[in-house]
This record gives sequence, structure tokens and C-alpha cells, in this order.
Amino acid sequence: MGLMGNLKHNGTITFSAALVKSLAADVGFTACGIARAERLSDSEFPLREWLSQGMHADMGYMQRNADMRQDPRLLVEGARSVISLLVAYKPDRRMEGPVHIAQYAYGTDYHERLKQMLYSLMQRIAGAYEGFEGRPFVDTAPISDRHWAARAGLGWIGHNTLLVNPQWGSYCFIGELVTTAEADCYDSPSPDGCGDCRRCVDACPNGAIVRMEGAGSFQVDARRCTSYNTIENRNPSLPPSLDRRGYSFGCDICQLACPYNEQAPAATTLDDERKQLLEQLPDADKGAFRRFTKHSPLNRITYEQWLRNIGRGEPNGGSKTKTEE
Ligand code: B12
Ligand code: SF4
Ligand code: SF4
Repeated sequence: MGLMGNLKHNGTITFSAALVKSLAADVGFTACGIARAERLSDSEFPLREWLSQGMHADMGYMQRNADMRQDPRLLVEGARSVISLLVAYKPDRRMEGPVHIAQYAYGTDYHERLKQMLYSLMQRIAGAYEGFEGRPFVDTAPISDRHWAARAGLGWIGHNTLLVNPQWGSYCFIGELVTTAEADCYDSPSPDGCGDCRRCVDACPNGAIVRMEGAGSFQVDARRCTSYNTIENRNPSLPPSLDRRGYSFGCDICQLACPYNEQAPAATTLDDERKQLLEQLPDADKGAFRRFTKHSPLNRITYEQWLRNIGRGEPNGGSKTKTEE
């Protein structure tokens, strides 16, 4: 019998938000907030508008399950609460050299790490509340991680469309537990902290952050975005007009411009060994590339995409290189 198994009313478990937050801190999450599971309004999440303008490029998975993406109760039957969780990742230093990798990819794959942490949290909550049911998600499920973090008071959606936490900036991974249980207290959304600032919008070398007609909010047009093109785009060559500023996997430019990120404390350490490996990656053969990227976000791309991205000296990445033949 769980410690607080008696807090079950009409078949619904009510959990203490304070207890869950303290368990989340024990597991190592940077922040935790709780929102009611409801449908996101079209104005809050105009996904269909984004899709209809083709801004998802060829990310077909964004078109699937659009209803679910808007309402977590369609993803988890009987869902009542979304427990949103952040893990901050700002590294203490950046890699050097002409080939840049986005900072989120310096460490081990956040999908693996957060999933483990989410399972561990779920076990602890279930230890306190017998019958507690929930499902953990990070990044890949049809649920908008950012919106739930914003609703759960963990920050606001910045003009670069990322969740900005007032303390940790946007250098945070987001995961959530969607549960059928009720919280004894829910968080309120945080106030907007961007105001008139447009630094990220102006910093994007590709003009990829656009104000979407009708929605009023900013959107990323993936077709123009370096992050999309270096990770998700599987074509043999990259758009010739893409200005990547040296990025070969992801892009940090609209985050580096943000004052909240500038002032955020470092949350991870880039040790010398890792830094050297990252810097030597452009010289890696297929075997070495696969070995090194096994538990890294870089595992999302093929070696051929990597060769295209690093270009081997060709501007914007040549479609074929000697190494590929
Ligand atoms: C598809 C996707 C991408 C695509 C498209 C990006 C995009 N902006 O949509 C690409 C490949 C380009 C991408 C890139 C990156 N991504 Co990405 N991506 C996703 C994914 C899978 C879905 C995002 C989505 O739903 N897009 C659809 C559009 C319609 O939604 P939206 O942009 O959120 O748009 C809404 C808001 O902007 C809102 N809005 C704007 N302003 C305001 C203001 C207010 C007040 C309100 C209420 C709403 C609002 O209006 C829009 C419509 O509702 C999520 C994981 C997930 N399942 O949620 C990760 C995710 C967003 N990505 C993440 C990361 C880390 C990145 C990169 C930083 C990686 C990198 N360094 O290269 C870049 C950042 C580029 C950028 N500026 O967005 C993290 C972001 C963490 C954070 N702090 O927000 C996520 C949450 C993954 C995770 N679980 O940690 N990504
Ligand atoms: S990730 Fe890079 S290319 Fe994409 S919107 Fe941000 S600055 Fe622009
Ligand atoms: S750079 Fe300015 S506008 Fe962009 S997310 Fe940061 S505070 Fe908001």
C-alpha cells in the first residue's frame, strides 16, 4: 500500500503537488510544474495554420495526430494532469573550431536520459500513491512539450518559439508525465518575458522566425531553419541559400542572442575528452562516427547526412564526396 494511497476519491487519485515537485528534484529535474490536461486553443497552438503554410517542410510526423497534439486527453485516456519537467543543459563552455554542433548535442541523448528520469519519478510517485498511472513523454510523442511547460508555469514561449525559463533560459530539455491523477494544486502560466525584444528574430541569418499571419505569434519556418536542414532534411544537398554560420548539426544562433541565456548559469560540463571527440568528429570515418554518436542526439542523422553537412570544404555541403563513394 502506498504511503498516501488513502487520498483516492471516487476512483481518482489526488496527489500533493508539493510532494511530486520534491520527488522530481530528488530525481534530478531542474524544475517541475503541473497543469490541468485540457485542449489547447487554436489561438494558443495554431498548429493547423503552421502546417497549412508548409512550415513543417517534410516532417510528415507533425501532420499526423494533429488532434492529439492539441489535446493530451486523446493521447492518454482519462488524463487529468500534465506534470511538466525541465532539465537544464547550458554547457560551461562551447566547442571550438570551424564545425559547430548545437549545444544540446554535446552530451548524451536527452531522450534516453529524460525517459529514465521520468520512469524513476513515476516509480517514486507510485510508491507514494498506489494505483498512480501516467505515461512519460519526451520530444517524440504527439504532444507539444513547450506548451505544457508554459502552462505549468515553467516559463513562457519566446519569440524564437522556445520555452524560456526566467532562470535557465531556453537551454532546457522538456519532458512530461501525463496522468489520470488530479493535483491538489495547479500552477498558473508564467507571464511573458520577451516584451518588445526581437534579438532572436533579428539574429537568425535565414529569416526563419516569422510572424505568422492570423496567429500573431512567431513561428519557425522549418524550410529556412539550419536546425531542420542539418537534422531532419534527408535530401542529398542542402538549400544553396541556407546561411549556416558553420553549424553542421542543429543551430544555436537564436538562443545565443537571448539575454536570458546569457545570464543563465552553466548546468553541464563539457569535459576535455568529449570536447576533443566533438572537435575531431569531422575527420571520423563511418565506424568511428557511429560509435561516437550511439548515445548522442547525433544518432538521429545518417553518416551521409553528416558528410553532406560538413561539406568537406564545399559550400553548404556537397551532395557527394569521395568518402561516400
Ligand atoms: C518539430 C520540432 C522542431 C522543428 C520545428 C521547430 C519549431 N519551432 O516548431 C525543428 C527541426 C526546426 C526544431 C529545431 C529545434 N528544436 Co525542436 N522540436 C520540435 C518538436 C518535435 C515539435 C515542435 C512543434 O510542435 N512545432 C509546431 C509549431 C506549430 O508549434 P510551435 O513552434 O510551438 O508554435 C507555437 C508557439 O510558438 C506559439 N507561440 C509563439 N509565441 C507565443 C506567445 C504566447 C504568449 C503563446 C501562448 C504562444 C506563442 O504559437 C505557435 C502556435 O501555437 C518539439 C518536441 C515536442 N514534441 O514538442 C521539439 C523541441 C521544441 N525542440 C527543441 C530543441 C532543443 C530544438 C533546437 C533548439 C535544437 C537546436 N539547437 O538545433 C532547435 C530550435 C529551433 C527553434 N528556434 O525552434 C526542444 C525545445 C526546448 C525548449 N526550451 O523549448 C523541444 C521541446 C524538444 C524537447 N522535448 O526538449 N525542432
Ligand atoms: S535555429 Fe538557427 S536557423 Fe533556425 S530559427 Fe534559430 S537562428 Fe534561425
Ligand atoms: S531574444 Fe528576446 S525575444 Fe527572443 S526569446 Fe530571448 S527575450 Fe524573447
